[in-house]
Amino acid sequence: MNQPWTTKQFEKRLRSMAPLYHINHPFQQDMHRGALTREQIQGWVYNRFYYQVSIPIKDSILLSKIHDRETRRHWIQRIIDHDGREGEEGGIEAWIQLGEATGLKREDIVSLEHVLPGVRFAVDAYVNFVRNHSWEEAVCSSLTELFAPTIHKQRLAAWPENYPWIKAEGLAYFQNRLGEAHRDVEHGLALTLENFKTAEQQQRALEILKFKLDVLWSMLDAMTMAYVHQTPPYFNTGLGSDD
Ligand code: AHQ
Repeated sequence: MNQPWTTKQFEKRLRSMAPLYHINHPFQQDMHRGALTREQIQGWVYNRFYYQVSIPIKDSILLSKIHDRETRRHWIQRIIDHDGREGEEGGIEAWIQLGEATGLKREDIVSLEHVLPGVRFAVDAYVNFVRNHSWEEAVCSSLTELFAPTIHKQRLAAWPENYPWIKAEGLAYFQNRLGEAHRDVEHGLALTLENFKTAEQQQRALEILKFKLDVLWSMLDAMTMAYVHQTPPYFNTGLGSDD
């Protein structure tokens, strides 16, 4: 029976997966260096909207599995961060404003008509993972946000210079996420370090984090095929979507 890692070692192993984060995906790297066209940025905003609206669904499913009131009181904040409430519009509305700042129409964004099959499959795989697993494993799957603050900081720093045509108020989403991601991940990491005790459980936690890293990476793969290589699904059949 192998020895479990200490809490410090376990956290280090989780954080050591940072290189697999989608900040290193070529699409994201092109975005960061200002190499994406208006259409490619718009395609990303259309598709990531499906991820954003799926987060509160995922968190509501997760919440329904948590029997500890204190933990629920913490977790419910994630739903409010996205759906908003009286007086604060929330992240989904902020994402629509990001889309409008890139020149998209609200109705087109919320229609989900432009969401690529590969993005839909990856996002649905994440929601279904949470639906079909324990709340502890579902919490662990949110830990890609260990690496999120850097990517939000990157966008806030680079977009105004690289994409001056995007109205500055559109970046509010990234600004808000910076603080929210820090708070979310502190709670999610504490729960994971506490709940994954044995060597086998700790190994399982790394597998779960890898699954979620795969979700994020695969979303950008689908967008790269469609918007960088101009080869969206069925592009060569004459029967593809109207995109
Ligand atoms: O905007 C993001 C967000 O609200 C969340 C929730 C969290 C989760 O529960 O899995 N993950 C996440 C992420 C958001 N933005 C992504 C980005 O690149 O803008 C990063 C993503 C994540 O790291 O999982």
